[in-house]
Amino acid sequence: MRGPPVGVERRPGSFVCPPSGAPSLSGVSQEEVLAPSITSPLLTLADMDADRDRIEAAMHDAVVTPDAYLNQIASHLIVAGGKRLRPVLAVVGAQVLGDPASHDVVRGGVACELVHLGSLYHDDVMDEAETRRGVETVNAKWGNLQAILAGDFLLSRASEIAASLGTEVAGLLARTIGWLCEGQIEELRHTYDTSRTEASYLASIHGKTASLYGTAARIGGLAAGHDRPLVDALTEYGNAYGMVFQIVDDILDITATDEQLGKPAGHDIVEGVYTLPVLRTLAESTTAAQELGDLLGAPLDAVAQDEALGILRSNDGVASAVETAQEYVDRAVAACDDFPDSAATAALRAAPGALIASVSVTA
Ligand code: GRG
Repeated sequence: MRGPPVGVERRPGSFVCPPSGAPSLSGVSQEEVLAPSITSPLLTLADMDADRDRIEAAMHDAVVTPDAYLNQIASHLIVAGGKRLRPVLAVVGAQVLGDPASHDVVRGGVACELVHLGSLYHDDVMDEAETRRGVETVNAKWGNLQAILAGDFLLSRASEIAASLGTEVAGLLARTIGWLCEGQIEELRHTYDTSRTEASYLASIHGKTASLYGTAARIGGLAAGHDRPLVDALTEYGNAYGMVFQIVDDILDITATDEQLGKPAGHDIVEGVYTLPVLRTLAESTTAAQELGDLLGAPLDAVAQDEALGILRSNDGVASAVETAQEYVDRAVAACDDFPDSAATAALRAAPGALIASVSVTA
């Protein structure tokens, strides 16, 4: 049976706006490399422009070293842009009672962003990636060894900030780095595995992506001095938001065009990473599922890649994965049930649905 046609309006990556007046360490302004649209409700809060400027300044401060060479490598991807959604989530989580986010909240969010950045440095080495955020990767520009060490340096700076916020935050950040590694290992051990289970997929994306969103929201709540039930609810929210984020990202890798993605569509199947829409399509008792299974399981040439994408785009796996993403949206929204009414709470309630709206599925 043919599934509904799937159209894409925008990917999570389009939740981007250039931080106003953000300093450039390499002569490339943020405005030149970032798309101008702002669509996440988290980014449209009244004070968010000012908060994002504070995040930006703290990010730059965090990686400064007396060594100009290391300074350049460590700040390479910061200068290149990025949405900064993890520190934004820490800030908004801190604001649910209506108070502004303190400097410690911003620094806690920045610690999470530095872990994210460090993981991207390492991920780009593993993928032999050549571009990220519209610029050359660190590994492409300086080499793998430099990329690994600079990634480690970013983790060390993240750890220093976390330690300055107390042992609970330090322990949580350390544990989260472990979760990222576990998630990535789980993905690696199932590359080109057409029998990969959904449990493996969900565990992997929880570790590699959702856990850092959960930690960012939790650190925002801890640094703001919220009570435990609120801190726990923010953690639950961040984890669910992160699951939506990654499932949507995985769907868009299949449904979006090369232009919308800024990279070739179908990258995951080429790399042997079989995500939820792929697993759902493979699980169908259809000829198409059989054909997809015959194509996957090994590296694909361009013709096979197009054929596999055609099957994935015209069957029910994508719509089924969207339904699962919607379940995590519902979980995230439910986590906000006991939050007091505030602009921050309203933005948190709306944000996961905005992610899922980036994939439009029409009958
Ligand atoms: C060294 C901490 C550490 C981990 C090693 C390599 C690895 C294990 C983990 C990588 C996990 C990974 C790449 C997860 C995907 C994360 C993700 C959703 C990236 C895209 O995030 P966006 O869209 O990117 O927020 P920007 O560029 O906007 O920051």
